[in-house]
Amino acid sequence: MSDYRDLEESILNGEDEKVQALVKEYIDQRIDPMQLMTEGLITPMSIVGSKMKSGDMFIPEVLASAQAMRRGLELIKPLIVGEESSIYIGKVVLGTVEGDLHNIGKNIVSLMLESVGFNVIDVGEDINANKFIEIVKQENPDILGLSALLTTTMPCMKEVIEKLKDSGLREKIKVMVGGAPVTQEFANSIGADGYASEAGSAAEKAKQLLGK
Ligand code: B1M
Repeated sequence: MSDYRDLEESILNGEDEKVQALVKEYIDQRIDPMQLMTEGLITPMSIVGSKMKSGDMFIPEVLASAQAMRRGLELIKPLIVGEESSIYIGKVVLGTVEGDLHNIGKNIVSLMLESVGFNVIDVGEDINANKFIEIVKQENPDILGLSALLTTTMPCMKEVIEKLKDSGLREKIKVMVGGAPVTQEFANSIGADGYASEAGSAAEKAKQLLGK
């Protein structure tokens, strides 16, 4: 159990309103929003993951937990973005790859990128390689960020990089990959420019990729 036991329990029970009430209380107590997000909201989701794996939680319950977590996150977001966001660093197109509907981690990465000064175009989930190429052509971002939570959807990241090469766009853009099953080794093997294991380091890595 984390220090935020009440919050953890409410997330595990999928209690939206209770999660929001507790997050408001912690905010009123001036708890560091980053710590609240990491320990109070993200940690309980890994417990949900373990319970899902062991068959102690089923999809509807996992969805309820994810929804409750998101409701808490909505309240913390303005406290995390805001401060540094007057600085403009660059543009990122960010999405979850084809066949993958997981978006919580991607949304947190988006939040952290915005908090350090990136303009983030979040293109959503289940995006196929051709669609990514189309969006890159339209948006002309500095960085393309790809998220995958399923081992079965990771190959789409490679496909996107191959298609960027085929379209002559690869040299114009940095590609960053991440998500629970993704590793630095995998990122190297597909020729990505950057990898980050969590949202805070994703923002740092993105800055680094642009030499900032
Ligand atoms: Co699913 N799911 N899920 N799921 N789910 C996992 C990923 C799983 C590990 C659970 C398990 O078995 N233990 C497992 C994957 C196994 C595998 O492939 N290795 C799994 C499975 C199997 C499935 C289904 C196939 C289940 C089924 O239907 N039988 C199905 C697939 C649906 C699909 O996508 N096509 C499915 C469905 C779902 C729900 C819809 C119920 C729900 C998603 C709701 C939503 O996202 N809106 C869900 C959830 C919630 C999870 C777990 C429990 C939690 C994921 C999460 O939100 N974590 C997850 C278990 C787990 O991860 N421990 C699980 C919290 C989040 C903050 O962390 O997403 O890792 P994370 O993001 C981090 C980092 O990874 C990183 O930064 C983030 C913040 O620090 N990061 C990046 C992420 N993207 C990045 C990009 C970057 C850099 C860093 O650069 C661009």
